[in-house]
Amino acid sequence: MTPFRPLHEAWTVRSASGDVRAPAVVPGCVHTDLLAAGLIPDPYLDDNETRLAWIGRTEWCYETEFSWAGTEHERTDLVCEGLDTVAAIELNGVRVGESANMHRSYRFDVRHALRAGTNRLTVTFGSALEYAERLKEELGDRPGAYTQPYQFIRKMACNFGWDWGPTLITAGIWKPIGLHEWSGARIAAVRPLVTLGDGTARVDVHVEVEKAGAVEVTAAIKGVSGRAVIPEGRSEAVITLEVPDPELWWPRGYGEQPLHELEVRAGDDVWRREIGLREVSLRTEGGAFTLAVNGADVFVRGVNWIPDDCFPTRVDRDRYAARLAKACEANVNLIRVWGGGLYESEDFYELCDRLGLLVWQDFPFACAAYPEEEPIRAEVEAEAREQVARLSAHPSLVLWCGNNENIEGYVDWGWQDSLQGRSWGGHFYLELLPSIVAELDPTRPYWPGSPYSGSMDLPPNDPGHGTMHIWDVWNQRDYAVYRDYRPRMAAEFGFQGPAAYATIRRAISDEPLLPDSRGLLHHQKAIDGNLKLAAGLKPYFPVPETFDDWHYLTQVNQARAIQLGVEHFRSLWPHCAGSVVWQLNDCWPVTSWSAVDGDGRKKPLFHALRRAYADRLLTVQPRDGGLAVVAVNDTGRPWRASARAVRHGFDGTTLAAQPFELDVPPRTAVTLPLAASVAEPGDPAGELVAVEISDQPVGRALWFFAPDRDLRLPEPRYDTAAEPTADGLRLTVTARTLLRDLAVFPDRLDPDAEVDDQLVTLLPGERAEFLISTAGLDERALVRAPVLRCVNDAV
Ligand code: BMA
Repeated sequence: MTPFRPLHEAWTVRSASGDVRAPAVVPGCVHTDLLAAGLIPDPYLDDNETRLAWIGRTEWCYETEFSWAGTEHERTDLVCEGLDTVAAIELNGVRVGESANMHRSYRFDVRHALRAGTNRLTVTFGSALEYAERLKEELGDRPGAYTQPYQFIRKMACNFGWDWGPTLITAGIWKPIGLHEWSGARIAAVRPLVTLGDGTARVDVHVEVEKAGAVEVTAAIKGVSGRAVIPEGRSEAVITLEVPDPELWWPRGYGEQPLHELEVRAGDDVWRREIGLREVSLRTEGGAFTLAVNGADVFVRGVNWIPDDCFPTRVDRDRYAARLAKACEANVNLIRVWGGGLYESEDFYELCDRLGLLVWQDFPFACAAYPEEEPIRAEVEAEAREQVARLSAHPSLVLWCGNNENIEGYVDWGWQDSLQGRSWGGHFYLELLPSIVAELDPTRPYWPGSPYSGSMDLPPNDPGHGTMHIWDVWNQRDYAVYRDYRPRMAAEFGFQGPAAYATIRRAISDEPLLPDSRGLLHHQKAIDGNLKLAAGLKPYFPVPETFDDWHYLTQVNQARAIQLGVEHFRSLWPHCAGSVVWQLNDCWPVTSWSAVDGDGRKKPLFHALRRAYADRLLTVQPRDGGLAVVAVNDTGRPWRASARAVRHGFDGTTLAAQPFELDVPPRTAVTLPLAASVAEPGDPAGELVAVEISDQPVGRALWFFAPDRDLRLPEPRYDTAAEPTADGLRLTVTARTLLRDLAVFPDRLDPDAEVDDQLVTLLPGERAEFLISTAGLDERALVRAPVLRCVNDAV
């Protein structure tokens, strides 16, 4: 590889007026620089956000000096892998380039501006907000779900504020920057496009080269190689490699994830990447939305992903790895990179390749009508071409999607009235982007948007066709309404819950801390968020009287809502081919729909999700006026077992029992009606149904006949025992009464303490073990509210 010299040292940042100055970290951004210099408070604490809006309205100048000794090479380029966003780049006072798109990289030939000795590099960032406001004036306003004009600039949309995120408009050199010296030829892009044949994998290696004369290009994988010569005047070659008896790459739960090194050479330049051999398709016949990998239909056990930080340079490989590991732990097999965020970094997709996590990638357009005029159009085309090529090497990437909710907004949210014929982005989603994907990477399916039904003649959010977002639950309706929907792909549905207590306490200094105390409300960005939390609780629980009850019950309710939705959607397989929960992660400490909060702590939802997404699931569902057990076997092996459905009294007595044999073929859901003796309660307020398999590690399914507030849950009684383990302790809880949704919150005693499970329901005499990651906790406090909780003590 020809030398790349990073220029990451000795940067400073200053405001245009010169009033504010700080040492700068590159890659980085202005907020983190000002924070490190002690010039601003932490934007994530209390309501500091509100005092920092000036940063987004300021022009920022990044500057460094470096020495350069001259070069033997023909070309010296300044490579900017990412500039956020409206930037002018000067080298020794010579303007060498400019940019207005965070989603692109740039390469400027700077030989003419370099000089031997000391060089001064300056990158000046205009206010992204003012740029967007100017374009809004010029191009005419467009409707959107939020007030800020983020659709007028190619920058991570949620940086302008979202219903889970603060408005912190960044600027900075957010990806590596440096000098690249080269001669002869440079590999500009490689697109290894994989298809499967009869006993072979075919890799069409598309190589784009920047060069002067003719150049020979070679490509090799697993001992198979090929060559081509790109003549003068041309810049691209395709080398086809046929790999015999390929070891295929599979999504997790379907097989292994073997990766093979592909090496491409052109002149002195080398490109190496590990790729996977696999084929993906999207089946849409009759309205379906079923992803298939290597011919196998996949039920998507998905989560939506948002940018993990408002300042994305803080998300390094380790942080991605920690988040994605949690997704795997929750039995997730697909991550949807949502359109209000980013094309994530190589680390993200590489980790997904290794973990077998499928990636559905939205193009970054969300919740607004976007102008199709210049300069936006050219930026969109350039960015899409670059990103489709860049990500083509990743086997995990299985779907390109045009946008988030923009087609729905255009058709269903009244946007057409205010648009008055102005462009809205339809050309991007329906023509430009699909043509770029078809040209550069025809091996990946493209879908114009989510939700979308496959044709502009159908309502975009039609349950029977394509992808669906279900938001009437949470916004207006009880979560049991999930069961009224029969989507082909539930691409978004979510329910809010507060962050972990330790996360709230780190970020919010309210005294007293109340659901609606000032700081906590500032960290609730959804319209009427707390009212909707209360409305969601109402059918199930009495109004919580204390903060601790509110915190516990809203977290329980979030978990129950999503568990109900997921189990219902899984029970509809293969009609419904997936559920993509809104949302896995958060970007700061906030009350939101996430399963993992902004400090990386698991909410109770996380544990419910892990159970609901288990390979093998037993669930009780209402069917035909009665109840049925649905056994979902999402493994490649048949599932045979002797199972039992029992109607219990809350005191543990068996009121009726129904033994049955399970025989569920691979990747199948089987429905078995429950006998009336089990399904019909004598005393709905004092009975439940449990369906279980005694000799297999499959979670049991429970069914209560009434909401908690109408149940006669007993005063909770239990025995506890704590014993030390190698790095923490094991807490055993033995129930003397029914205990519903038992949970331990060790983070209330030590912010570092984690527990391996939550929301466990025990019948009298049963026992649960909780592994707690930290030793030395106060054991008396550990076994009492608010640390040890069950629903019994809150209703
Ligand atoms: C959908 C998402 C996001 C939003 C979420 C919660 O609209 O696409 O825009 O954060 O709902 O309201």
